[in-house]
Amino acid sequence: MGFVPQMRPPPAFSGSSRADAIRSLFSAAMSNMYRAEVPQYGDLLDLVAEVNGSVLANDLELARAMWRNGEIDRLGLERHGAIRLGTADELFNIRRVFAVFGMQPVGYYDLSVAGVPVHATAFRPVEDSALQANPFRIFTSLLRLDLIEDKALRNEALRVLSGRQIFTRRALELISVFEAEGSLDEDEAQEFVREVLETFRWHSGATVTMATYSRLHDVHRLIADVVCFRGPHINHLTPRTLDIDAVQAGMPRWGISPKVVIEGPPRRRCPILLRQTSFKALEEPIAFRAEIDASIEGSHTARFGEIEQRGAALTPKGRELYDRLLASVRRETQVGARGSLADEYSTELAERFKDFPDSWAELRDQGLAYFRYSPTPKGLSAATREKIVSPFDQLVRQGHLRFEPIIYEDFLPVSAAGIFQSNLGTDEQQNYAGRSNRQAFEKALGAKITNEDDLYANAQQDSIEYSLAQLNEAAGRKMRDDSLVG
Ligand code: OOG
Ligand code: NI
Repeated sequence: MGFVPQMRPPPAFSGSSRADAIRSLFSAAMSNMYRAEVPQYGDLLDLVAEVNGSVLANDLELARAMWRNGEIDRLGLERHGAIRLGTADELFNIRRVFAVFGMQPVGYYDLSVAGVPVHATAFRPVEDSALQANPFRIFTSLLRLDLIEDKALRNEALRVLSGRQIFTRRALELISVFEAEGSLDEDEAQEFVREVLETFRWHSGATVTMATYSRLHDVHRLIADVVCFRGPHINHLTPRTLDIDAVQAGMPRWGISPKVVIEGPPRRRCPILLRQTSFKALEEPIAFRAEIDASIEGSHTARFGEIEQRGAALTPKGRELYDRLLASVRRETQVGARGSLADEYSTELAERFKDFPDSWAELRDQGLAYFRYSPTPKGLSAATREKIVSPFDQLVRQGHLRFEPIIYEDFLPVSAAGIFQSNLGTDEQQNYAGRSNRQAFEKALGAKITNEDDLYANAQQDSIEYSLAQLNEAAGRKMRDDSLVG
């Protein structure tokens, strides 16, 4: 079963909504570009497709549930990527770019909690139908120069950044067309995707001298990565796998070297939130600026590959339990730079998470996860026999309603920081006091960020209302039929 086809042809420019179609064009173009630029990413896609195929072949119940939820179709398409921006203006304009693709800022992530000087949001579709059509997300970080203490260096970074324009002129023109008219036609959409790819492309020439690069690099590798190049190169793309442990174990066989620990919760019967791992960033040749028209050869590591396994979205109560258990493990067992204590960490994680219920029924009863409800055939036929009077929970217990976990579509700050650290060259886990500044981020963005939790709570509520309406409609049909007969 090949769930991730080779070099996908561009999707048809039709479908439920134009933004969905343009987003699919964009995600396919990004994937093709990255596969050409980083061949190891192509290998990873093949490995993931192999593992996903065998999981589905061996677990028909999962295959059926994913089919019901419309998840099968999106599995092979699904991926996220990440970019890192340098200035408020860049963030402002990237929001306008992603709006054309139907992607909105959801969630605020403060990565200073883990010693990474950025804060971030994820641009992603929010409507259920749009997520189903193509859930492409871009984790977008903004460098926090305010966290660089050396003032001279901070000013130099600012000066370098203010001299770059990361969008092509034509891309900016097409954004204005979109904003004035509310959409792009097919030719404009194709052109827009081509123009926007220029922003995310890799440049092997730095905009600074090796000396400037080194000084920024010494403060934090990430600062050098953001400041010294012409644009925010896409630094990874991440397919979704149904068995992350199998992919992690399979990577060495494919000549890929994985990060030492999988971020997120341990392996469970009922997957929750998000588990992630990556392969190390590649060292790539860079030409640095030099005096008098020459350049000096050096290197830079930035680009890597990642995989993720998604599970149920948690309620605030569930999330609080998750954060507490994870923090307790990290306090006691910190993985070192070369991967020391990695096994102890994984054992301890599994041990502590025994306190997190691991059946869908318990997760639901205790209000730890979000679910999508739908009426069962049994419920619908019962509704035609007798009036629905049972309280909601009883309808569930009687088997009149079924429930399925709502998939977590977002990210986790501690995991994201672990991915950052790993691809910046160390697996060392670090914990810092956070210094979040959501207000500054939203000001730069020029918009409010949607709270991810509201989206899950609404999706659950909508499914409850829809299910009850369906049962009532079945009962109504019965009453009408009775009065016809009578
Ligand atoms: C982003 C790292 C975070 C994730 O999946 O949590 C991330 C980056 O390295 O720029 O992509
Ligand atoms: Ni990622």
